[in-house]
Amino acid sequence: MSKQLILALSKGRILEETLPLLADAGITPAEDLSKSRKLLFDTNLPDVKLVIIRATDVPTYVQLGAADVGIAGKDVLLEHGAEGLYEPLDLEIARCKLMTAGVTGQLPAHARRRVATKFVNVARRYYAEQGIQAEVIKLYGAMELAPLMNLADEIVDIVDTGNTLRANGMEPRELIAHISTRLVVNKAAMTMKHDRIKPLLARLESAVRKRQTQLAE
Ligand code: PRT
Ligand code: MG
Repeated sequence: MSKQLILALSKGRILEETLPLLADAGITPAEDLSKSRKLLFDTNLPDVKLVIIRATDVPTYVQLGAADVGIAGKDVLLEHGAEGLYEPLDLEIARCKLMTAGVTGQLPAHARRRVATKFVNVARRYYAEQGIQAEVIKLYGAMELAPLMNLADEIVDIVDTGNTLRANGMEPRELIAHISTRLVVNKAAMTMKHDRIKPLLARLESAVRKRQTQLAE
């Protein structure tokens, strides 16, 4: 294993909040990420590189050791499963909730509930735990549309303000999990590159604490 450290970052909304934390921990991209179409970036540190990929691909890169460290939403990690990964740090950014939701005022009537979601594993596990028979339908986006089009009775999706649900005549029902962004580490890398990863973890942890203090002021 090379002593180079590869960090896999989720593009999209998490990235904006991740970069200031990384900068605080002493890592900055060598060029402006938003002005580039590249996916693999050098940083100010010669032995640290960044890959910017889809959030849902981050656990795969880290689990298989293509990246040593990753940053991804807990929703993505719950859906992917934790095999081969340590999750040592909550970055406490991009907070939201994973919830069930349905058409406002309408109780799910079907004995076998039809549930549309991109979180199929989470949904199957949740409904099984509740003792509810569910037919889980995989969608890749616009889950809010499914009950309106009578494709499903309920959805499992991320809720923040609830505005997206309300705008589509829906309401949140049950909380499945509180979500925030987590740092994950490949299990083998945690041992083999411990001298490199441990200080990074410590610096990120204090960056998180500093941000929390600033938010509280
Ligand atoms: O776009 P792509 O399919 O690649 O992935 P993505 O849409 O999941 O990526 P992105 O960048 O939108 O979100 C990445 C991560 O941000 C998620 O995995 C969560 O951990 C976290 N996060 C935090 C959110 C939200 N808040 C959020 N509000 N992810 C999505 N939303 C969406 C939600 O899907 C729904 O459409 O915002 C809408 C709900 O927001 P409210 O405020 O209307 O309730
Ligand atoms: Mg998106």
